[in-house]
Amino acid sequence: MDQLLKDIYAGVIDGQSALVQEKVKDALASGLNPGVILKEGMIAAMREVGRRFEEGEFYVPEMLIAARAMQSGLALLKPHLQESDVKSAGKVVIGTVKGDLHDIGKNLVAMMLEGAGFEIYDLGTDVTPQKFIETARSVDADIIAMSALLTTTMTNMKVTIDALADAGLRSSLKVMVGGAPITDQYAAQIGADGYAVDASRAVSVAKSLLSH
Ligand code: B1M
Repeated sequence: MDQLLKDIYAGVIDGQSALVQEKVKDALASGLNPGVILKEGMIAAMREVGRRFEEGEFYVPEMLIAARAMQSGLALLKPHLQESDVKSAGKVVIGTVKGDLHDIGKNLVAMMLEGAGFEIYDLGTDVTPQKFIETARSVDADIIAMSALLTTTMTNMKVTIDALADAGLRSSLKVMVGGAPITDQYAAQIGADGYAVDASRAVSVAKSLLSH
């Protein structure tokens, strides 16, 4: 692996935001592909942070500072990950479901969708079904995009889909879901229209949902 990628990987794991920013700048200046920096440097590091947490080597504070370091590097990558000169492809209301505070993956999906020309209404984390409904109504959303990282909160995707149906909105918009514990089968089982395993595939799924 390239030394700069190794430094970014280690910097995220150690939660060193300033170092991550410096190395991301160097990596971009040296011509490294932004997608490679993201996947091999930063996302791989968060996977390792998760492993250490599972093994009892890391606790919540370490996860949190690693997440901050990742977000600081992500801010620099953002303009390089997005396509430019694209027209509005549709309105997406996005959020992490109720009870869930993980937002890095959701932010990445929002960023890629925005770059692909979607209008993004980001509701943040811990989003109630009611908040999704109110925003979908007020902006006349085309897509509701929900993220969940916990097996205990993924069930709130179905709660939200059912609430959208009760509110009479289900047939006028599409619902897409994603996040580490989510699978294609789970998405189908809860009645979502689409599922994407990662942020770049979220763009093609969103486009295909609105193309027919
Ligand atoms: Co937490 N956490 N966490 N955490 N955390 C996980 C998810 C965990 C797997 C760690 C582990 O045990 N290995 C575990 C969940 C276990 C489970 O449910 N099966 C866990 C736990 C247990 C917890 C707490 C309960 C810990 C505690 O308090 N005891 C707690 C819960 C808090 C809450 O939400 N209520 C908690 C807290 C936290 C922090 C706040 C400290 C921090 C989050 C900070 C933040 O997000 N701002 C944190 C972190 C950083 C993680 C790990 C280490 C990294 C998550 C991450 O950002 N990954 C995570 C371990 C892991 O995932 N390996 C873990 C990088 C990100 C780019 O990937 O989010 O998967 P991801 O997004 C991907 C895809 O999933 C997809 O695209 C992205 C990539 O392109 N995707 C979508 C995501 N959303 C999508 C939506 C789409 C389409 C694709 O369409 C709409």
